[in-house]
Amino acid sequence: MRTRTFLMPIPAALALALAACGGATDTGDNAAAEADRAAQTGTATSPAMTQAPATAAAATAMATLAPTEGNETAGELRFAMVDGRIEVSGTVTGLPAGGAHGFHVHETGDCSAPDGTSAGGHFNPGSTDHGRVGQGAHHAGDSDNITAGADGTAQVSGWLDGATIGDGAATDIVGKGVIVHQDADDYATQPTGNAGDRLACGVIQAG
Ligand SMILES: [Cu+2]
Repeated sequence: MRTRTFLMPIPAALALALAACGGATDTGDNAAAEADRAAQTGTATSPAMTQAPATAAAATAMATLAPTEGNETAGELRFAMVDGRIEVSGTVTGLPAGGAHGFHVHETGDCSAPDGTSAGGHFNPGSTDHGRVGQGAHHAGDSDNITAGADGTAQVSGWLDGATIGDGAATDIVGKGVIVHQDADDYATQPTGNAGDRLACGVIQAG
């Protein structure tokens, strides 16, 4: 059974949530409920998009990360709905050895800009504050930093809370971007986490 925390330690976060007409937690609950139903029945559908067959057991997606200009970072990522949240797995290569790097779903699935800025800001359908997933207010696209080993490779094992896959809801990550940053996310600075430049960019695709 999934547990949720409703910590709202920062008045500004609460104000933002209230200003969003219903608040981020409501949006997340609805999306999670929809995702749960879809996972149970295998009936996740979205008429506007090409979807896996209705017999698919789980909502999944993938993304291929490609380096931004002047960088070597690349990778392959998998996203899967598990117990109402999205688990993110995969491998990212070509990072500076030993460093921690911000890792987020961003609002636009467009990696055309040489510096990756075309992917926009963090995916934030609930109009919440930036933060750390699992620890109070955070964007739906917020995930933990990834850490490279001495060989510059990071094994990704993170998660997203408040996001969905392939249901066509406002929280759906299909068609959104994924960014690996130069610096670590401090989980506090608004709205970016002060994670710096973009080393790699990818577009999330159903499948
Ligand atoms: Cu980011």
